[in-house]
This record gives sequence, structure tokens and C-alpha cells, in this order.
Amino acid sequence: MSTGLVSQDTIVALATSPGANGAIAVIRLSGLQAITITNGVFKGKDLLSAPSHTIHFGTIRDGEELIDEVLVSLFKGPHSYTKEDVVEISTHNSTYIIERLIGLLIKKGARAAQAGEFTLRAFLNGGMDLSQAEAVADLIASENKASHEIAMNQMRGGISNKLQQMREQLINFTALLELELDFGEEDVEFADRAQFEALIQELKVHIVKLIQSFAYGNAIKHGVPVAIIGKPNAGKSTLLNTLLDEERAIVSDIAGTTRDTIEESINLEGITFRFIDTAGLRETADTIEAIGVTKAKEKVRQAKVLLYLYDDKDNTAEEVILQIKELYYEGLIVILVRNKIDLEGGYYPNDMDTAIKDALFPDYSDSLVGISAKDTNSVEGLKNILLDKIREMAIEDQHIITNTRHVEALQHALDALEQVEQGLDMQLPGDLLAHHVRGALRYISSITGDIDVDRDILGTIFGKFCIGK
Ligand SMILES: Nc1nc2c(ncn2[C@@H]2O[C@H](COP(=O)(O)OP(=O)(O)OP(=O)(O)O)[C@@H](O)[C@H]2O)c(=O)[nH]1
Ligand SMILES: [Mg+2]
Repeated sequence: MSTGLVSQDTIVALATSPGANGAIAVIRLSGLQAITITNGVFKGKDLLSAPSHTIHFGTIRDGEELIDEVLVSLFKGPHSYTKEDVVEISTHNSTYIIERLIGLLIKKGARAAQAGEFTLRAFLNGGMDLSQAEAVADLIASENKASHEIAMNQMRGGISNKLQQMREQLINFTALLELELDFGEEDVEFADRAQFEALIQELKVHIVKLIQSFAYGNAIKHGVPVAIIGKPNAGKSTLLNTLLDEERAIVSDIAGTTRDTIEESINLEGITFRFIDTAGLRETADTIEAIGVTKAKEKVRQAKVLLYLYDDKDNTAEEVILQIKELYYEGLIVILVRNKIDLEGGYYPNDMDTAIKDALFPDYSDSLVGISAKDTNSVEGLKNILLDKIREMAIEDQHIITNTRHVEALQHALDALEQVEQGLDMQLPGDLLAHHVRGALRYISSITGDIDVDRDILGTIFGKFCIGK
């Protein structure tokens, strides 16, 4: 797609979802001729003399032929989404009407918009920065409260403001470093090195936090994957059913009942969790079951949280410890779940729990809970632990990264800042330090689009939008 300078032409597209059943469809135009073109086919008030932010009832006609009765909303630039003149025509939601109307507007001089072109214009015209524009796509795609909150925060400039502050601080220092260069031979230091070092430290802390927030942001965006793991008959499928409040998985006292993985999502207090029931882990001669066991282990690798189920009849502490250590990888949240406590009349910590805690806390896990998977009330406690764990991942200030492009840029910025730090240690001259600082600046700026962003990058970002956005 063309991402050149802001073009002067007028674009048109259906802004509501095509083929949807709703009563109304909205067709949107943006550009210099948006109002003139609409006025040419609209019978009602003269739109050219109408003030901005007004709505007008009238008809759309192709010559003498009446196409629809419509409402036309006017937004004159720069007080519009794209900062250009924008017209939104609300029509009846008929595929025929929409096609005729868009066709007519194109005949009168508009051009069919490309994917994301309205938002691209908003960005190019300075209405929003790049990370805010990207958040528009996230906002439209958000399916739960938590991802909606993150996208909304980002669209309203959440991380941009933070990054902007960092940029300004760095720019100030680079200016001082560059001033030193002007004095060439003279041995002057305008940029206080100790202060500079403190600033770099501070920025690194912020960036690391933002990078870490990506794991959380990503989980929130796509649903937090939770693998339910344990030996056969541990009660994994029973737990899944209770969580879903539905007989989703087959439960039986035959070991090896579940073979394939079963995934279901539920929303707990605004956060989507993807629970994955798996085949019980054991050595088996049954080929199909063995495939299930391999698959279960793979699921753990893709999971954010591992619920490890065991009970004190069918497991030994050694087995549990060994299996957790085998399955564990850095960053995985492990919750140990001793099941079937109803058989003992409640949860009483025993020697097995003590042995497990001694071996696994705090390196592999820090939570152990007793439940009865059959019992909804008892599973409530487990849900709360899960929610707490996920919320712990969130960082303060709500600055959460959800975008792969952003996290990569931050990683590069961090590398560059580390080079500045090493440079300071080695007492490198100002010009070399300035070089690394500019590197960091470039990466930070690429997130908000404060530098000349590569056209390919813009094409990729806005190409992901739907037409009309
Ligand atoms: N008393 C009691 N029995 C339970 C509990 N949870 C599960 N069971 C029983 O344990 C047996 C195995 O339960 P499942 O949920 O099929 O176990 P699983 O871990 O999915 O087993 P596989 O699919 O074979 O790996 C069934 O007879 C369940 O009724 C519990 O909390 N209390
Ligand atoms: Mg099962």
C-alpha cells in the first residue's frame, strides 16, 4: 500500500462490518473533497454551508433514482479522526444499498480506501502516534475487559507519554554531549557523567519493566494458557468440568481416560483463561496414549501457568518433585494442587506436602493448595490464586506492552543503553557515547513514530487493519 505523504485524495469505505445483520451501516469518507462529493449526491440541506459536528437527514440519489434515506454526519478537519474533512453516512444496512452508494461516491471522485488507511491518515496528520494507532486495532479486536483496558490505555497515550519522557531526557543529554564536541580539543564536560549514568540506570529499569509486561500483555490479549497436568486419575478432567461448570471432558476411574488435549476458555473477573486438560503423565505401551503424553508435555511448554494435580494415595512426594523439575522452565507459574481432599474430610497439610514444599519452594513454585475437584466451592480458592498470580505479573502504572514490534524495539533500546553504560565505565569520549545514545533514541522513537518511520513498517502495521478503520 502507499504510505507516502498525506495524499490529497478522498477515500471512502464501509466503516461497519460487512455482511453484519445490524439495522444501520456507516460509510465513511475522508479527504479534501469529502463534503463536496457527498453534497453532490445528497438531497437535503446544503452540506457545504453546514457547520462541523452536525447531522443532516436527507436522501441519496443517483440521478433521479432514489437509493436510500440517510443521516449524514459532518466533521470538518482538523476536528476529526483523520484530521481531514470526514463525512459519515448512515444508511440502511443492505448490501445492495452499500454497494450502490460506495460505487456512486467513487464515480463522483472518491477512491476506495485501503486497509487501515483512515487510521494511517490519523497518524500521518499527527492525530495520534504510532503506538496509539496500533492500539486502535487492538481495541477493535479486544474480547475481554482486561485487553480492552490495556488497548484503551495505550490508545489514550499510556506508553507514549512514558516513552516521550524517556526520549526527552536522552535528547537533553545528547545535546550536551554534542556541545562538548564543539569544543574539540578543550577538555570540557557539559554532560555530568554521574548524572548521566543515573539516568541510564533509571531508563533501563523502566524499559526492563515494559519488556516484562509483554508476557502479561500477550497473555491478556490472547487468553492466559493454563495446562492441567498430573498422573492418570488425578482428577484433571474433573477439574476442567468444574471450572467450566459443564461436563466437557469424559471423567472415569479408568486411568488413561483423556488422550487428546481439550482446551476451553473461561473469563474470570475480566481475564480470559485457556484451560488445557491433558492426558495423564505415565509410561505407557499404548501408542495413542503415548502420543497424548507427548502432547501434554508440549502444552506445558506453551503454557503460562501449570496446575499440577496429585493426591496422596496415588502419588509419592518424590514423583511429584521429579515431574515438576522436569516440566519446569523459567517464567512458568506452577501451582501445586493436592486433589481429593474430600476423602480426608478437608485439607490437612501432611508429610508429603512438607517434603514437596521443601524441595520445590521457592525456586519452582510458591503455592500449594488443597481442593476437591468435584466441588465448585473448593475450586473457588484455586481460581483466586490464579487471578492473584496473573495480577502479580501486571506492573504498576498500567504500562503494558502487547505488541511484538514494540517489545523488539525496546530490547534493542536496552542493548544500546547497555553500550552507553559500558562506554561510561570505559570513559569513552562524548562523540562515541552520543552515537550509542542516538541508537537507543532511534529505537524508542520507532515505537511512537517520532522519527521517519520506514514505509515498509507503516505498510505492515496499517495493512493489518480492516478496510474502513
Ligand atoms: N473423591 C474424589 N474423587 C475425585 C475427585 N476428582 C476426581 N475424582 C475421581 O477420580 C477419577 C478420575 O478422574 P478424572 O477427572 O477422569 O481424572 P484425570 O486426571 O482426567 O484422568 P486421566 O484422563 O485418565 O488422566 C474419577 O473417578 C473421578 O470421579 C475429587 O475431588 N474427589
Ligand atoms: Mg482426564
